[in-house]
Amino acid sequence: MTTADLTHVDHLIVGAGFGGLCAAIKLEEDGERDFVVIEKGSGVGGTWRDNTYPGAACDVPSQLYSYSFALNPDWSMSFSPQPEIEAYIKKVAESSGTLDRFVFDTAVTAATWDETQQRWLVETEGTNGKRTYAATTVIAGPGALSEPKLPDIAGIDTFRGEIFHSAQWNHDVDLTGKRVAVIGTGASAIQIVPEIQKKAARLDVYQRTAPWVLPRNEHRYSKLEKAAFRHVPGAQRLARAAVYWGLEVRVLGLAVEPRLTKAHELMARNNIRRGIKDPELRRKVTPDYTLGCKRTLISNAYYPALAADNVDLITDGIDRVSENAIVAKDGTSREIDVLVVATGFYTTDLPIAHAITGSKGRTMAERFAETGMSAYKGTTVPEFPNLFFVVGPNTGLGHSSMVYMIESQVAYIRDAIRTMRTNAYATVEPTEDATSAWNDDLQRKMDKTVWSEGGCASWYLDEHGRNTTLWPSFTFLFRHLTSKFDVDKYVVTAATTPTS
Ligand code: N01
Repeated sequence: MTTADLTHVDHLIVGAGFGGLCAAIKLEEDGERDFVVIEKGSGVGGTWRDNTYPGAACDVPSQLYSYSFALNPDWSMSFSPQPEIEAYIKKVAESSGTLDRFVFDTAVTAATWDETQQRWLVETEGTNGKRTYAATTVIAGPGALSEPKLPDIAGIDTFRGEIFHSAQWNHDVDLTGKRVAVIGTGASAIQIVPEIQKKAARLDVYQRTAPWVLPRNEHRYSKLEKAAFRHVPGAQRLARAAVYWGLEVRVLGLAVEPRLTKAHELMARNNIRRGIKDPELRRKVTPDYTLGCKRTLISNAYYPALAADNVDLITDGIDRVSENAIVAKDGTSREIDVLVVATGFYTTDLPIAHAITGSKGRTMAERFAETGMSAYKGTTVPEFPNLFFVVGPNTGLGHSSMVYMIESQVAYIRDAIRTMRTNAYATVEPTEDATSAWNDDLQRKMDKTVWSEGGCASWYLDEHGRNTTLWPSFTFLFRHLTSKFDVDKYVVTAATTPTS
């Protein structure tokens, strides 16, 4: 490839969800305007663009589910429905003045570090064909929950009815009067089930592990509350702070002393008793592990839906799927018209890691196969200079808003780019020592948490049982640790000519 075939940019951002958009807005604010955002979907919003299943809503309170620099006084509910969140992200993107640099319907197919020129060569493919970018830095915000995972169940590809994943909902299929099955009882399924129950002739819910479900303390904001958010100085920030600290306290139970989650378990058991009268069904939905070990869910509608006459909860395990039915391990075959697969996402084997090749000529996935999925401060990885993750390894949360983590990481990346400019560094790459010290400390902290000791399997853990997805502490601590780019933990190289 000749230089003329390359499109040169200072920064290439992967993904236009909350993470990528935040990076774009903040780069713009810093005068770093030579960037491009590559997005595989046809608009901004990431997970909030993709997950349009009936009942999709946020289980983090609305007040915390916005950027701190773009508060939204117009949320209708204390927990926002998906269309409102998607509309919010679109509005922020439109008013940011950055959308002219977003390239939609285009996927990053490969990113390779060019050692001689000290830049990333990023190959993309989309509706406008193929293009290769040469970028000084790559900011990767592909999303931790963006690649739907289908279950490995015998015969599933022989099913002749309608089948789709919760994150790829087929709105052309009318479920009214149909026989429907849902596989999975995670955060997506428990929002979907009450909606399908209202329409379907029969609904079979296949549960492998019962989730803990707390009541959803939801209310619609009154005109007065909205007016206060809009007009009273500081009112919305105060509401936000109250929500933030209310959630942050939960870290004491999740990461410090799992026994503290007992109070929540009591609330969850009451939720079961309120929603379900049948003792056998109550028994089936009662989890056998410590609350918090898997993501704690919230719903007032899930248990009453399971208790409805047209719903069956099947816990015997799935043997196979046939052309028109699901056959349980006990041999019972149940015919269905529609199969909804709510089985989650690839989380510990990030698809993008297979497409990125670093300075040693191996992919990030190959490195992770050796080291485990890990990064320095969840953001940078040895062998991969000038590459920054937004929502990288061990930055996920089981208790609060990812937008807070995203803003923390973006602040760190901005400071890294400023540092590179000021000192005319061509490359920054975290040292192996700093990276392993960071991760050893993380894993030590993990040992004491409910995710390690709670007695469950979950998508938080990799195949070796190592938690590579969650941040094991208070979010304000992460913010503190990412508040300044700590160049002393990096190997830097000087640019031959100043980069600014
Ligand atoms: O996916 P999940 P999700 N046979 O992985 C089951 C976020 N989110 O899409 O528990 C049978 O949680 C699996 O069973 P088990 C949130 O962070 C947020 O629901 O592994 N069953 C489980 O029940 C969440 O954690 C919101 O035994 C199989 C289910 O499928 C994350 O997204 C809303 C199976 C998968 O649950 C993922 O949630 C929705 C098999 N082969 C989602 N394989 C908000 O409100 C898997 N399962 C912000």
